Amino acid sequence: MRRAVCPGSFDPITNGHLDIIARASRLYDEVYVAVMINKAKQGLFTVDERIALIEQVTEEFGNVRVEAFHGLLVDFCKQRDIPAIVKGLRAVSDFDYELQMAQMNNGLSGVETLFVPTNPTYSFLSSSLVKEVAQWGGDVSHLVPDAVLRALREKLGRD
Ligand code: COD
Repeated sequence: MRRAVCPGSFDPITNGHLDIIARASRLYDEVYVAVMINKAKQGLFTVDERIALIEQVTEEFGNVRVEAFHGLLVDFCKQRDIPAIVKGLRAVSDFDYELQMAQMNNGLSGVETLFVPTNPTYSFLSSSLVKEVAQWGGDVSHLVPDAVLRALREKLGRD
């Protein structure tokens, strides 16, 4: 069975994330979405809320599993026998840091990283920008799945 992981913070999942997960799910038999826990970073959504949203919006793909993990991504991969990490690349500015992580992960355990170029519609899109725009009442309905839009409105007290 060919397995891969799409890791991230997903606070919250955006259409950019979803596009990469959808494409990975067509390339691999089983795709894990790893919600990596960073205790130093206070999120808007709890890890359980992020997982519930990702499960909801990836259900239709049929081969996506969502899990939280605290630790090194290479350990997540080792424990589940996952040989490949799939990452989206938005712009050249992403590349430096992504290359460093890919090389570090490969050096630590031999896991490969595959980069998927983002759909140009989402090349400017990040969870942080979505939260900032939503917080001030801006329209993010074209940037996140409907379930996330509803959750954002609830969380931020807007309707
Ligand atoms: N279009 C396409 N892809 C996108 C978009 C978009 N608009 N937005 C995000 N992505 C993809 C990118 O591949 C990105 O890397 C991934 O989604 C996750 O994005 P975020 O913002 O949710 O998550 P990050 O950037 O905070 O995630 C960083 C990780 C959690 C993956 C990283 O810190 C990590 O692996 N941490 C675990 C600890 C570890 O192993 N550290 C050593 C690393 S060498």
